Amino acid sequence: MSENQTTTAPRAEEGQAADFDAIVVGAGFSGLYMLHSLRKLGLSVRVYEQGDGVGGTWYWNRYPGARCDSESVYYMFTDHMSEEILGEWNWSERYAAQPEILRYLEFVTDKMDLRRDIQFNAKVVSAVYDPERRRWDIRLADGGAASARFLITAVGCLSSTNTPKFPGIDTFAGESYHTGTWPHEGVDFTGKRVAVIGTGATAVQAVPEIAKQAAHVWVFQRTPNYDIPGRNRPLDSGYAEEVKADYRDLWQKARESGFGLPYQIVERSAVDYSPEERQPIFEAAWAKGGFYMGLETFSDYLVNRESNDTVSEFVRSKIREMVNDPAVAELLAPKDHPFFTKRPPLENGYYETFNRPNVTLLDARSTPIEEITPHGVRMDGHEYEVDAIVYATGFDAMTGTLFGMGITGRDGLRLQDKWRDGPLTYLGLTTRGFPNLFVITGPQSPSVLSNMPVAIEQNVEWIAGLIQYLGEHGLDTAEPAQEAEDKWVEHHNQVASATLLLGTDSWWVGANIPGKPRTLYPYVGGVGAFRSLCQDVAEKGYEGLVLTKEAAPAAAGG
Ligand code: NA7
Repeated sequence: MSENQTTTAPRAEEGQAADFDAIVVGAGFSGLYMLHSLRKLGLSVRVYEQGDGVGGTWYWNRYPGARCDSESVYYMFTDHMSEEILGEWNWSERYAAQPEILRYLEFVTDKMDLRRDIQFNAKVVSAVYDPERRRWDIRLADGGAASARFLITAVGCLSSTNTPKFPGIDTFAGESYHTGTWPHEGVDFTGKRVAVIGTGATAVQAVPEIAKQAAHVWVFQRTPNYDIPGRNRPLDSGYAEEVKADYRDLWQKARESGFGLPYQIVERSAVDYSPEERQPIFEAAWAKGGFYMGLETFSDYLVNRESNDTVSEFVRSKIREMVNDPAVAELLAPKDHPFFTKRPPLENGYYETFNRPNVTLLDARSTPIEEITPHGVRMDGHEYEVDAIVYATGFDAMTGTLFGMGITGRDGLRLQDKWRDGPLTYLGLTTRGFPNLFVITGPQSPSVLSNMPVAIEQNVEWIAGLIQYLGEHGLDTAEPAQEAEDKWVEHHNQVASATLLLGTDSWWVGANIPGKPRTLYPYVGGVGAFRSLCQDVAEKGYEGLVLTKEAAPAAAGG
């Protein structure tokens, strides 16, 4: 069936569960592309989306200053989705802000006529595999039900918010917000006293904007980050045209790169250069703004502490230059972890914000927050009275949402039980005991260590390719062999152990959630290397996966 002929034709009687070939959970970048790709194969597809609109991350994260840290020209669907959209869409800024990215995703949705297969306000609360029927049975929060042969999660990596359980948190009489579930109508902080808890990439974007309105902002910092200047600016059409003229090459380069960006990686170590030789290299990247600082200066920061020390010190020296009060600058200068072992936020005016008289930085490391009171935040014996508290405290990343969906495989095995000591996957895309469950940007795939659209495109196309292969070979199910899964987990851990990443407390290793297994969640072997591995698996007839055919044809579904 061609793309345009495809319609979702669920076989549902009144009061019965609808049957689909595939159910996709989530309507962000990955869910939209997965829907499009499965439609092209002629499958009946239903997307369930918890929100009342498309956009995923860009639907939920509407806090002031929210924008993408990847350059917008590389943060979009490629010609693999639609040549036409690529030609028509133009970004207005170097890093697009949330409203523009949401508009883009809505534009794509309408242009590709995706909405008709998406059910909004549909939260999946259980997904149980029935081995007899070889189908996934889905239940929604509103009692709705459906079944499908393939279950594909497109739930994003940062979609379960984390609010620390501060004593007294429910007693606060003012307004409380988590940045990841920001009110759609926005929040006016004019004249208000505001506490912002957290100094990750989100707070780094939000604080400068909140400070422009608020009477006073107290920023509660537990760990300072190595914030790199984003140097956001309006995009002139010339630049966009230049990128478009070259997009096939650029995106191919991004696909084959380590982090999903088409930058010029130079294989060299900072330790082989003198301080005088390093300085102009650092300065040039700093002036350029963005991840060039990590990617185009020296290439061994993640594996060589000595090399890392040089860039870490450079960033600290820049912070000291930007912040007027030396004591505040010292507090903002990270010393407890190496550069890039936590996600370095891009800043656009964050450090300068601490030069404002209405902004105060507080050290929540040496004196942790004691409690939330009806009037504010108590720390170090002092009560900071505020009208609003903004929790920029991050997410239960990579697994939080998956575990909240009630995913249960063969023999009643729940995903959170199988992954009790850490994720066990084959290629991050599949896991044994859960036939025909595919996870987009799951743990042990490059996911958040890549510019996301590049990782998503590869995951989606590989899953679609596998589903196509099953169809062409009269096969029903795919599930990793134990040995293949064990080998992938071993490889993943080996690659992770060769880096400095496991030594730093970050959400990449689950350290932000009490009790979460400490392991590197994203795959750090590089998006390009991962692509080659996956391609190789596919070329060998999906080596490592057990592909089976329904024994009793009469019971064949989908
Ligand atoms: P992050 O990066 O997880 O940041 C959360 C922040 O909240 C971070 O500074 C935390 O400090 C802080 N936090 C968390 N719990 C506490 C408590 N109990 N007390 C004080 N401070 C706390 O989330 P973001 O939303 O900023 O960014 C997530 C990703 O989105 C980002 O990495 C990009 O990939 C895009 P900590 O560092 O844990 O000491």
